[in-house]
Amino acid sequence: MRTITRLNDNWYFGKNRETAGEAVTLPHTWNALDGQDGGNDYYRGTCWYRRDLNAAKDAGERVFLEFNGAAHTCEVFLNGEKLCRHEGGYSAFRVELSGKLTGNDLLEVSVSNEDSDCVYPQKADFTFYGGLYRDVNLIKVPAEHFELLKDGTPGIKVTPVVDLENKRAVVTVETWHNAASVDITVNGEKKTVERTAEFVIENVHLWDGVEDPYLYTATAKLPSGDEVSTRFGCRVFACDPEKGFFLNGRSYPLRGVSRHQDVKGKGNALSYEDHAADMAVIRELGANTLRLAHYQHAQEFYDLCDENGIIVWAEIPYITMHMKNGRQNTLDQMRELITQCYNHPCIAVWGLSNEITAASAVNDDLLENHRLLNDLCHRMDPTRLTTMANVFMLEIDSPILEIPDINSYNLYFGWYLGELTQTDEFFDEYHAKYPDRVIGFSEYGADANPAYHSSRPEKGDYTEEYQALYHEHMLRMIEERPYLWATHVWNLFDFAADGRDEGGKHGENQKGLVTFDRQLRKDAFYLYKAAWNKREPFVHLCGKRFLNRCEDKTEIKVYSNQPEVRLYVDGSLIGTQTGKTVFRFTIPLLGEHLIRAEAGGCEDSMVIRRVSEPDESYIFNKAVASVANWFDADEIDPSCFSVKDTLGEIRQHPQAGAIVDQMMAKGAAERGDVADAVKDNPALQRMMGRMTMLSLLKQGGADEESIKHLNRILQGIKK
Ligand code: GCB
Repeated sequence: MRTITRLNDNWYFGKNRETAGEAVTLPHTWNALDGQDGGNDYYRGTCWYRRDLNAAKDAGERVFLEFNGAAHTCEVFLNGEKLCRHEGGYSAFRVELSGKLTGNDLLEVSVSNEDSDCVYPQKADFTFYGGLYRDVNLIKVPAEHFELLKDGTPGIKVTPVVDLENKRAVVTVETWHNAASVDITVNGEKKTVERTAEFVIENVHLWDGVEDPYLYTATAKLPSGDEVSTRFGCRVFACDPEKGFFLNGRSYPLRGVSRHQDVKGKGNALSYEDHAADMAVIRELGANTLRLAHYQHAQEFYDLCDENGIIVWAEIPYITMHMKNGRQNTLDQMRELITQCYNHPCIAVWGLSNEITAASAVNDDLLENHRLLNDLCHRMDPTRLTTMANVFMLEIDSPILEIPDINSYNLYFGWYLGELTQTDEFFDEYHAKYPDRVIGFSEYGADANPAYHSSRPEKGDYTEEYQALYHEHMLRMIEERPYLWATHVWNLFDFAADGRDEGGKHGENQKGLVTFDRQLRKDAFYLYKAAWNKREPFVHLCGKRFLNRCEDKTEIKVYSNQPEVRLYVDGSLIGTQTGKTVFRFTIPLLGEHLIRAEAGGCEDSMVIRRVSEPDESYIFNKAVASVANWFDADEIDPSCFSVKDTLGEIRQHPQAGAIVDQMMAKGAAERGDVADAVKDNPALQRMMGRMTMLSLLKQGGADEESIKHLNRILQGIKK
């Protein structure tokens, strides 16, 4: 018999070993508040957890402790003796206590999230919460038992190989244990073997994505009574450079979102209910894939993905900056990820790294690290593909792109840099140059604070309306490019990045389609719901929070998965439109109006009103907004240069080019490293060439006066 006892209560916590005196219950993080309030000043250090352990042990029994998540480096002590050290905050590990227990023992655990030059992550856009933030279990097994120590293994590994034509699966079940034999049961058939058994399932019931995620169970039992079991699914994944992703032999474009494992006020110390609530949002959205960024998530969450048919990109936190002392840690984290997650049918690909060239050169050490990771994945799991998420400024002919089986880019054109359409151009160029390579879109997004609104939304304004426009463009761009094997919105939820302080919030990345507290779905959420959710008819009126509008006519935008939308203003039908996903109406704005949209038997309503002055509370960056207004109102002589021309156009003229280059060199000298990286990066230079001077200046934080000044000079130069 195996007994598993949860050890989540009766812990004492503190910043010092001696003073660990605050009573806490796991899951616990010490950064739930300071990791989410901005300033990049959350506590990163070593903390201690202490607890009495009164574990009685029967003769011959073996006892283990299981830590499902200790972020990021952890040491375990029993009665003062150090038993183990684990490096990596997202994978499970176990330690054996047998032979050391007296029945009245002191367990002390030190956990550290302080800086390190060898444990990933160290540089990334999310909070590195510290703590024992997942369950701790005490596991007792008989002397003969399944392996527990090696890389946190479940002790059982199931590999289904599916023959779609003959509707048959050959299922290999491997086990690790110290007994002479094991009984393995799959689909009602039992085999007694030494370690490995093979089963054939005829008329196999496929694990078929969101439509029918059917799960089988494999059970293994030793004569001693120790037993492990795992669910598995029979499915075939494939990728084609022209046609994208295939599930079970049919085209199945992967369209979805990314998720971080944190919630406002709780940090990463999440309960099963928190995970299940997130999954319900994903199902409502209608996504069929998740990128579980940027590290190993909780087993419960992969379970939820298995049960809901969500296809997963799983990855390790090898991110942003390559560390020369970090190689071993990347290999350890990958080995643990694959060992612990192998049986989940939801996982389609292993992600080697994320934007690793953002702060590191593509040198031999970095390439070697990736080759080793890639080989490790293939050795441990020949059934799945490897991939990586590349930063936009990585040249498309970089040798690193040849390492993983399939590739992907994170592109933020239309948000951080450049224009929306540069995304389209990027993929068109890539696909034309490398028609035989599989390419995907692993991140894209725009921050939105649902307090901010505009009827003339623009990049950088943090309005809900710009985020929606941004995603309307991306949705079209994706629909026109079926070769993209997977696309993942960054991010489903706003999340903590304590180093951020922008867009009217402290410590949050606001690219979520849903707010950090999960309370509010932004308009862009409903855009994707309209495009992806085929099950539940619905209609959504955009701009509900944009109550006060200072204009004669206003646009009413409706998102729906129905083909026809009717719009009523103050009870009268003012228009019917047929179309797909996005429906736009323009109505005169006279006073306060009740707006109602109807589609497919569903309805949505809101109130808007005309006001005489713009509502200042809707504007985040007043300087940017006023510059934009000024340029719209002002006369610009189109025969002369202006800040509305692109950098590329201006540079073609010797005099105008010299002026902007001189100005940019001055700006670069003030900014050091970043500017150097830009100067030496041809991809970035090309991209900047396509941006208007105005948007470059705004992005660089220029004030209204200097923009006007440059514009006056440029207006004096004939094209
Ligand atoms: C990225 C990173 C992600 C960031 C995101 C952003 O490319 O991979 O971790 O959060 O950009 O919002 O800037």
